[in-house]
Amino acid sequence: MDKAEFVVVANRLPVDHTTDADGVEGWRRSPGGLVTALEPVMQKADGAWVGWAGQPDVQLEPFEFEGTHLVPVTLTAEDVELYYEGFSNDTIWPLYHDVIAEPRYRRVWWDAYVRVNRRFAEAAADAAADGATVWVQDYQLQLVPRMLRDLRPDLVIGYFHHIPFPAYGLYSQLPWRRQVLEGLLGADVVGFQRVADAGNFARAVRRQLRYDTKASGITVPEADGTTRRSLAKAFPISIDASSYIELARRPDVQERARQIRESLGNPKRIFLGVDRLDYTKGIRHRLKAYGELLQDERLSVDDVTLVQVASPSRERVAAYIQLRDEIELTVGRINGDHDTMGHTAIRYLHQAYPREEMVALFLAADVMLVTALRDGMNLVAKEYVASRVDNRGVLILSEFAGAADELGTALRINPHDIEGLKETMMRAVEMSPAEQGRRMRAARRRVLEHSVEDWSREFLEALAAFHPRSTMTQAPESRIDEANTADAALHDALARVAASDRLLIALDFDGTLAPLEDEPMKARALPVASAAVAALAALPDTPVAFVSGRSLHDLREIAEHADDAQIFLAGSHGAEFWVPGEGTLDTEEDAGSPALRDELRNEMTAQVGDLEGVWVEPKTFGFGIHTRVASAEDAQTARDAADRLVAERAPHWRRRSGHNIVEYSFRHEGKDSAIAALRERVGATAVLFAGDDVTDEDALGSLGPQDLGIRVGAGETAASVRVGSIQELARALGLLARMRGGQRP
Ligand code: GDG
Repeated sequence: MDKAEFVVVANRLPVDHTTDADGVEGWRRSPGGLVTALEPVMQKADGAWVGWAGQPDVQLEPFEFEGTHLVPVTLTAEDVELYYEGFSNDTIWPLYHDVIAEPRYRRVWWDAYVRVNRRFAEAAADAAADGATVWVQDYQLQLVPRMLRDLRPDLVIGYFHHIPFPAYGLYSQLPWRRQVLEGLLGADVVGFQRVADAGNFARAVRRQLRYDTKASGITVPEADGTTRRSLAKAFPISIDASSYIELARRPDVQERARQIRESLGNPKRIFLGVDRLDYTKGIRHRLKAYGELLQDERLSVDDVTLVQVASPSRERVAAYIQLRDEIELTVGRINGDHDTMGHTAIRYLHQAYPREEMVALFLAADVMLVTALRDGMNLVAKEYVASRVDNRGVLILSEFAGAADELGTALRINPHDIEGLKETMMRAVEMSPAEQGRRMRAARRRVLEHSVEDWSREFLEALAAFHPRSTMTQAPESRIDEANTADAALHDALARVAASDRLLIALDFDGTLAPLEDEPMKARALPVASAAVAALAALPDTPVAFVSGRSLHDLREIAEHADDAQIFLAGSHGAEFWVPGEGTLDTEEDAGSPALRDELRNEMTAQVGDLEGVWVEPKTFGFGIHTRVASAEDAQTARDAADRLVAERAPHWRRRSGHNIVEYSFRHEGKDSAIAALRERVGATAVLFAGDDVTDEDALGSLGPQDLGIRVGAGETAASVRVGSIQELARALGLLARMRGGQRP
């Protein structure tokens, strides 16, 4: 085949080898989520997948399978032992999971790891077209990004790390800690599951390699004396939610769930655990808690059963052999102590099941136990939630699993705290259907709104910001198309400000970088937008500021970059500032006003706080009335009441209205004054400002001919350029970063 525009490199190919009853050999697509996630991109981009076919010492030629070009990499039995079972699964895996098991550092394993990584890099270099995008997956291949860049500097390279990245104190144990960091930094974008993992990685890079890091950007020196930028950021992975929903709605799967309950003697409550048999999953901790609840007679086998599916995993690695022995001993003991002729305490299954059976189990289970001691994400938690189309069931979720960052309504536990875990298990058993419904609905919303396709799209969009020619992930209508007049104007305007000596990038936050949310504190910048912001912030002479109507306090909390020293923040429409290196600037408070503010705020809450969907937001210099989720009638009532109160008691306050919010403030600054103050402070020779709302027009109207104003979305505007959406703005900012960084045209 021709060289591919898009190449995935993973330890395993997305297929398993099969032999049917007549001895005929073939391939079957493996069921993993990664395969599903990447399928649409593979099809669209005519992609290739480089990986091991799963059998040692077998040499295979590249072949086509269901529309994907597969490029097998050969591993000898010795490679499997040293590179895969050894360095990957007995050094990196335990080290990166906070040394739950002791990592073993063996030089022959490392040598094999380097050798095999090089083989993968060479195969990928060979499969990729000129300027192609290559996406490397996971901890077995941490050296591939650097090796690949050395072989093929023309490629755009991404890497995603599926497991945790440990704190520096642990990471620094690794005898090859430098080489691994350098290996990963060969990628343009290094993706992690959690914000904390990306933070640990950036810290390791600073401490070990002494490279500069700024927001999510890392400056990487190259051998020829030049520097490049890499991005290290969280892109939490997800599942193919719709396929779980589809299965859960199938009558035969629901019938199977009933059968499962029946075959367990129709207990009042079923607990379920589904894990690869791995020491990171906390299976022993959950067995201990459950055994003690039976021992203490708080639970009885007449009423409850625990089903534990422990699918076979890494069966030749010593730590796994020992773990299996321990777990099976514990299960035997608990069952021996508590089983009756009719009921069993634990139904233990050391087997792998088809997906249908898994979903039937999810539907049968009242309480799902995810007690991982450390887990990158834990997809099982998300699969359980997606499968509960009936909005029932309780998820108990370890705070040490990445999924805990997203599934806020699960019952969170610390698996090391056995007493706490027992209490939570009792709480789950007793939880009312109404509470189950509330919690499950919120968790489902998150999983359904962010499925694995969104994950891969967001990652590839961030990667595309490094690739001026890439159109892979963009819908045709949203590409910046220079032939189109409006886009040509945007392109020219960006090129003009890109050439400024010192360019201040000032951006509104809500509606401009982050989608508007019903609950304002949940707003977060789109990953593609924060990637573009990080790319700009990493450039010299390009100070970046967020200019928002939010209080500085709230802005710092929601704006991901705000903790980083480099982004200026202007809160309350420019009445308060936070400056990198200096912190919060003192604001003079107008003598009588704070007292009046508190009084009016309390009065307003008393008057309208009970109206459904109306929310009175305390602001530094006044208050806001949010009506986004209120009925039109209640919204009007609330606004009228606030107008009356302010007119009577504080006629000198400034009133501003925005998208479903009215704000009242005793400070009169607008975003125009914020821009003026920032412009002076940073010594900007030009300003780019982008915003979406009425209050942003103050700033847009104050810009001069050397500046550039961009309006996001519809509405009357003083801006010279308009973009249709947050995504489009993010792309424009990404393009600006490349123009200004002097990257490939
Ligand atoms: C790594 C990271 C991260 C398990 N037994 C059976 C079966 N499974 C499926 C589950 C789930 C998958 O395997 C396991 O995924 P997890 O996320 O739970 O855990 P790891 O295998 O450790 O995965 C992890 C993940 O990568 C993705 O980035 O979330 O943190 O450690 O999909 O359902 N599936 C079937 N039968 C089984 O018996 N069909």
